[in-house]
Amino acid sequence: MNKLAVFSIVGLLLIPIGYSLAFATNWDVTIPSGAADPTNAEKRFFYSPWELTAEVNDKVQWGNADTAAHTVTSGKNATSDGIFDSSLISPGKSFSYTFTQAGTFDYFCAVHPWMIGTVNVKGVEEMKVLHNVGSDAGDGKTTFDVEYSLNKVLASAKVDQKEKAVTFTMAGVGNDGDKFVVKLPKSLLAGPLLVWVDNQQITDFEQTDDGGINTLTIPLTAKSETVTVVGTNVVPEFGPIAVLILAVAIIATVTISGKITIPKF
Ligand SMILES: [Cu+2]
Repeated sequence: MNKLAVFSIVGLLLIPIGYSLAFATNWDVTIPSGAADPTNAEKRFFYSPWELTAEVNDKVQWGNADTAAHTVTSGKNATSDGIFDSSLISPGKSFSYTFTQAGTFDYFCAVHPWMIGTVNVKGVEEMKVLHNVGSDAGDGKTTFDVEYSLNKVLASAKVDQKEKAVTFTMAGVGNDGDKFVVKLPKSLLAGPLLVWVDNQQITDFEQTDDGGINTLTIPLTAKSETVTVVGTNVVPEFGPIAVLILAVAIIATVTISGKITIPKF
């Protein structure tokens, strides 16, 4: 077996492992030659790039390509906040830090405090699954696994056939600015979708249509307790079996009418 084949096989074996683990990215920031010169400060010629956006668990490495020693010290206005501090990085050396929390991290050089930088760290949405949604409606047998992410406990999802609505009840403590992301199968609840948070209709939610699923991103406050999504059809009034029967009926109709209208040459 040649080396390329071995690499390919190893590569293929690694794919599922890669997907099952969260991807962490390594970011490189260079401290360029001349960074210590304050006349370069206006051009932000000190950390390159001086601002970057990473995700939780990403690692940032600062390499010193200058002839002077520098530091990477977390904080603002030349005041350390104690989150990270490289101490002096000699020319040719580097410092790295792994960001395990979301947030905005400012830093500066303790020797040349006009050298400033920022790392924005975004949280990674971890999707959870709520099982048996729809078991309280219709025949009770047509149920759905609903994927969601929420910074609280999702206690229940109640399906109301009459109102064509699904109400999610949350428990626990959240924060203002939290988001409830929920992937609603269209065969559970078809759109267009309207959203109420704590019985108050909201319009500043995001909706993306992903084939058979509508993904909603709903802004919450710390006190939000319920989210109600109202659609046009709810299971099982127009569930998968009804859709299948309808599809068979349409195909049958097309076939029959096709037979009638096929022109003869
Ligand atoms: Cu410096």
